Amino acid sequence: MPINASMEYGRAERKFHEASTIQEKLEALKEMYRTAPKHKSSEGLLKEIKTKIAKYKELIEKEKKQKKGRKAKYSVKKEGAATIALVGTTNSGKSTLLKKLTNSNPLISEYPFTTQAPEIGTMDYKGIKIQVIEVPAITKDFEKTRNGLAFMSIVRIADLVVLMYNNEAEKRLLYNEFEDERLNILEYKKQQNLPDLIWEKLKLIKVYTKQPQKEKDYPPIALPKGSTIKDIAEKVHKDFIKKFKFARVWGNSVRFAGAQVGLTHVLSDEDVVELHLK
Ligand SMILES: Nc1nc2c(ncn2[C@@H]2O[C@H](COP(=O)(O)OP(=O)(O)O)[C@@H](O)[C@H]2O)c(=O)[nH]1
Ligand SMILES: [Mg+2]
Repeated sequence: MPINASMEYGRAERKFHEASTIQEKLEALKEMYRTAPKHKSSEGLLKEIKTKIAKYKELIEKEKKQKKGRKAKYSVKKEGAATIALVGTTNSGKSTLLKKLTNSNPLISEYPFTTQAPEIGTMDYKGIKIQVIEVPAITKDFEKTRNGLAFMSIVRIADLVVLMYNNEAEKRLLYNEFEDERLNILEYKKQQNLPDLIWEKLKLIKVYTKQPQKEKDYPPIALPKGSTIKDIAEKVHKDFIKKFKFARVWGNSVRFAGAQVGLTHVLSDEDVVELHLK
């Protein structure tokens, strides 16, 4: 953010990075240009914004020309507790990792650009279903490539991007291609315990429900960190809030097992919750 830029400019710049469509990016850029400081030392910034406005206008024209069919063909519906995108350069092991993490069986070969279309699989993390999408290899000026726009919109909707590359030059190429994006990135390193790292980066908790005098139900329910009894009651059944009397909790969020709590009680990972209704 340039020196003495206004709050307005800052807001527009945030909107630009967080935008999930190229239309939204163009609108935010126009707002950045309108609200940017207009003095000698901001000439460089204004020029840069203008260049980006031209780039996104060109991409929008390209998208319009692209047969709707193709864009639709590659649009992905988010499923499960979260969506992970495996993103990287060619032959960085994305398909191999997708096969390792999920139930899918993508084509793996030493030939570059083996994966031509998004490959989708489901990862089971301790009972929680997580969608994993392999995005075809990223190349320079990716959005200008044949399906670049459609593939880029998959990267933008992902809750986490697992970044894969073979060397520093490829890593730089990837960060250059994503300079306009604000992505939740996890850089893949071979020996990592990836499923646990993914879970940590998603900032989710898994909570079990339980009926009185019975074992806890399986599978658990995924909720964002900071979720309360109200959130899980709503997730189990929308009427449970109205009928709610109290809940009992076992786990890290309470000092003693089976403690009685109310709707505002904040849950922890692995908690077990027993809802009591009127
Ligand atoms: N030695 C080694 N080879 C790998 C590894 N992961 C993938 N490969 C090989 O690298 C080539 C490209 O793998 P692939 O998963 O198709 O990469 P993608 O193009 O990024 O999807 C294939 O020949 C794989 O067998 C790995 O961890 N170690
Ligand atoms: Mg592949």
